[in-house]
This record gives sequence, C-alpha cells and structure tokens, in this order.
Amino acid sequence: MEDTQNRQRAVLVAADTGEWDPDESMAELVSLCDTAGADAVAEVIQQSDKLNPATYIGSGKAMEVKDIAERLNADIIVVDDSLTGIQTRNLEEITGLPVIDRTVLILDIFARNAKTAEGKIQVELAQLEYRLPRLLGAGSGLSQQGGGIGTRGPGETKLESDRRHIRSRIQSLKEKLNKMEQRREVTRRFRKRDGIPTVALVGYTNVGKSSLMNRLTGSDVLAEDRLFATLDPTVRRLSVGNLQHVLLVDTVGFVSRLPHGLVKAFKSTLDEVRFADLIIIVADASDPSWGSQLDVTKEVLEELGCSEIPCMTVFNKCDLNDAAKALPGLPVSAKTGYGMDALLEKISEMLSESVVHCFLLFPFQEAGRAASLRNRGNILSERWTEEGLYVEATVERTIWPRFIQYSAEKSSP
Ligand SMILES: Nc1nc2c(ncn2[C@@H]2O[C@H](COP(=O)(O)OP(=O)(O)OP(=O)(O)O)[C@@H](O)[C@H]2O)c(=O)[nH]1
Ligand SMILES: [Mg+2]
Repeated sequence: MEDTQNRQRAVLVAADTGEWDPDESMAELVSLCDTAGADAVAEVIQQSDKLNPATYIGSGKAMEVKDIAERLNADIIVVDDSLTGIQTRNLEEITGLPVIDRTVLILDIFARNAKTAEGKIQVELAQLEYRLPRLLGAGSGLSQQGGGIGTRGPGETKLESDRRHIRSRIQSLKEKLNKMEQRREVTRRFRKRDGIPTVALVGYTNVGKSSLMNRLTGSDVLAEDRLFATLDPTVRRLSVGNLQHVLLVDTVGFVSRLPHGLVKAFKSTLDEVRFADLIIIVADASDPSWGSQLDVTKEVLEELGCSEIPCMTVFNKCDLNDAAKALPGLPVSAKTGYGMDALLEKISEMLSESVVHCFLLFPFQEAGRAASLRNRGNILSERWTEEGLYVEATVERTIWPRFIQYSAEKSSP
C-alpha cells in the first residue's frame, strides 16, 4: 500500500508491569506501527515491577535496546506506553535514535488519516496538548549532567516562547472547534426535530464497522485492513422493516489506552453516538482479543455518557470463525452478507421502542400536517376517507406529541 523505501525500521519496547497483557499489546503495537509506516524489526519486553522515572525501562535494558537497534539498522524506537518528556529524551540520548511512544504513534496515524477540516483540527489539538507538558528546556537538571550534550532541547527563552506559541495555538484551535461543534449541533437538532431514528456503529478499530455500513446501505465508505481507516463520522440512510428512514452512523474506531486527549478532541465527532437511539457494538469474531476489545469499547462508551442508550452486540467476520455462533452476540459477516436479515430485524425490533406505530386521521382542513409527517419519513400507507386523510405511520417518540391529537382507531381498509 505504501512505498517500501520510505518505511522506517522500528525497535518496539515494552515494560511488563502486569497492568495489561504485554503480548496482546505488543501485537497491537506492531499493527499500529505498520499503519503508521514502520516495520517492527525487533520486540523487547522487560519484566519490571517499577518503571524507571528517568529511562522508563532500566538503563541496562536501554543499552541492550541500543545494541539491538544498531545491529538491525533501526531508525526509530517505539515504546508501548506514554512517556514523560524526560524519559523520552534520556532514551533518545542512550540509543541515539528518535524515540516515540504509543500515544504519539496513535496521534500520528490520526494525523495521517484526518480528512476533514474538523478532523485535522481535533488531531492537531490533541497533539499539542500532549506535547506541551513534555517540552524540555536546557534549564532542567538532567540535561546539564551530560555537559555539552544536553543541548537537544531548545534553550530556556526559546522554550518559553515555544510554550507560549503552543498555548495560543491551542486556544485558537479550540475556538475554531467550538464553532464547528455548534454547526454540527444545529444539524443534529434538525435531525431530532425531523424525528429520524439514528443508529450508531461503534467498536474497536478494524472490526469491520465501515464494511457493515457499506453492506447494509450499499454505500462505499472507505474500508481497509488498517487501523483507524475511519476518522470522521459518516451518515447514511437505511430502511428497516416499517422504518423507511433510519440514519446509520459509522464512527472512529477505538483502541486500548486511547490517548485521553484524543477522546476529548473527538468528543464532538462521537456526539453522533451520544445522540443515537440505538448503538450497535461491533466485535471481530476472528480476533482472539475480542473480549478485551469489547471491554475497551464499553469503557469509552461509558466515558462518553452513552450507558443508557439501548445497545446490541454483533460479531462480524463470522466467516473466519466456525464457532462464531457460540459468541455472545449476533453473528454476521459484512463480507458474505451472512446474518444481515437477522441484524435488520433486530434493529427494527429495538428501534420500535423509540418509535410509535400509529394510525392518524387528519381532517381535510389540516391534511397539510400529513405533509410534514411525510417529510419526516415513515408513512406506511395513506388514503382519503369521508372524514379526511387517514394515515398509518411510524413516528419517533420525540415528535409524537405533535401528532397525538390526530390519533385514530386502526380501521380495516
Ligand atoms: N473476512 C472478513 N473480513 C472483513 C469482514 N468485514 C470487514 N472485513 C475486513 O476487515 C478490515 C477492516 O474493515 P473496516 O470496515 O475498514 O473496519 P472498521 O471497523 O471500519 O475500521 P476503522 O475505521 O479502522 O476503525 C478490511 O480489510 C475488511 O475487508 C468480514 O465480515 N469478513
Ligand atoms: Mg471504518
């Protein structure tokens, strides 16, 4: 996919403190690197109860990393955690190579994939907020220990002006983002006013959310075998059962230890999820880590304040797992189309709790009101009677009060 000449060679480093599964996390770091354009040429995991505040891993281990990197002709060291500014600089000094951490790596991927103005601003904001407290100047004690060497960081005055510059940039990005958020809010309110039920696809990155969206709506959202292919929410129309107009939203994928600033920066994007009537949590039936990935997804949803929204779990890629039916969710395959009918049925069933299936009679002089209902979508049938326009429709609960006065008995045709 990418030209191989420009790919960097990375030595991956992790400390196993027992906080998370190091192998699972390392495997994920390999694919994060791959997505960011680097090949993992070695993996070093250190067992340690306590992290070294100066060098993250032990200094002896850091020397070992340097040797490995030299031997394998590596260009970069990638550490599977968030580092402090000091740890990064010290590791760079020991290894003589640029050192980036998991958060910087993820932010880099987001920066590459950001397409819209809003997405770009969100990522830049998260990057600056992450970088700000990590800027180091020549004034700090450690950098002086190395005598003349400690000149890697900018000088004190430069540092201060850098900080000021970053702060003011952060401020202006936030203001821009606020304005965009307000605009998005308006669109969303229109949608709410129109009473169109919204369904959001969420889940770990690369589980196949966009592929499902494409399969269900016949659209062509970018779906790729790489992490974070989708950054901006995409909305498509879908019809399910009685509901001819449902909106399906595809969102950014989650990843474990998602940089916190990123969740914050993407909050407005993820608002699409917060205002959904139904959340479809997508898991990957072919990935042995589906359990921990579901945990991460649920944590992020909770952080977004979505715990109250009705949700269902589907296991996608069931074509790759013969035992998918035993998994705790609906088995589907965006690739083969397996399970799509069952999925649509389930969506319709769950949405029916947020819509009212009704029979309405509009007197002749108020038949115009039916037009506003028509705009909102879901008229199932209509006919003129002696008393006026008789309509069978599904109306979202939020706008139901506006039509309740026209309620009529179900009449035989
Ligand atoms: N075998 C198989 N592969 C699938 C299926 N659904 C998706 N894939 C593949 O999985 C990869 C990821 O699919 P996407 O739809 O981009 O996943 P996503 O969840 O939108 O990923 P992000 O946007 O990166 O979070 C692609 O290579 C798809 O072709 C499926 O049902 N079966
Ligand atoms: Mg996607």
